[in-house]
Amino acid sequence: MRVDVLTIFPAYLDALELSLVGKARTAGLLDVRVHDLRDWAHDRHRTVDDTPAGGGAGMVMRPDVWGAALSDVLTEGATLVVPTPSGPTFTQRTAEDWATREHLVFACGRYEGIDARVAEHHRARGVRVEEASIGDYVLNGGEVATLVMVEAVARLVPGVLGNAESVVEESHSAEGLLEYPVYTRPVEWEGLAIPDVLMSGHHGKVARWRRDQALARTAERRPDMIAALDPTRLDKRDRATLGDLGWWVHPDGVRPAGE
Ligand code: JCZ
Repeated sequence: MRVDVLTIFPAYLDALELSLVGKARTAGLLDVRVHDLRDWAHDRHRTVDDTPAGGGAGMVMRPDVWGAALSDVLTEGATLVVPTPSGPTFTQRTAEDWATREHLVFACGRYEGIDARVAEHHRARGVRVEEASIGDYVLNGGEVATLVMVEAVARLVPGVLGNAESVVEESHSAEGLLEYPVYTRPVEWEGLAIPDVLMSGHHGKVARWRRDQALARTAERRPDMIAALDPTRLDKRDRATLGDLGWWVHPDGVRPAGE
């Protein structure tokens, strides 16, 4: 997979040389290229912004500079990703989708964002343009959102994750549940013990305990996810646990007891 990032702060993306993404680049699985948008400015001051049409606070990024940069970087069939708090939310589903694409180009805005004609123009030319938010909070620019999305996508590219940290182990998130809590040695730490069942060596009991923990955590922290569970994927013991947690499993969905 090829990933290009256009930004006025290339140093923000230095983290892509580290850890898993850095190793995937060294291994030739990922071709990541970070560019300084100012290389496409036309004036001595390398200006990339101007005042907003219609007035108002702040500055807007110029479409001509972005147009020049994107015409050099976009390839046939590439996806243009524009991080913005106004976009649809980037989720694990989005990451799975984008992990199958050959070429992603991230356009990192700053100030009040990028002139809206940049996305419009590329869409009109048949480019797949994806505006995306990583969550409901406001960042100073698209760089940190790009780091998040590149990491989430890159780890799903075949070969990027090693066996030690494989994607199939994330079965709980695939099932729509939060992960169960994890422990390692020492067996007692700060007066806190590892739950006995995990030291029992009884695989069946361990699996049931973890499933119950995942259900209890999800019910406590994300009741919206419990209400979205598929009843056909819940066994008799799941139903009992959910009952104890105050949820009834109906043929058509999971709802709070009594509703
Ligand atoms: C450009 N401000 C790009 C994205 N989820 C999220 N929060 N904030 C952003 C974001 C903020 C920005 C720009 C200027 C993305």
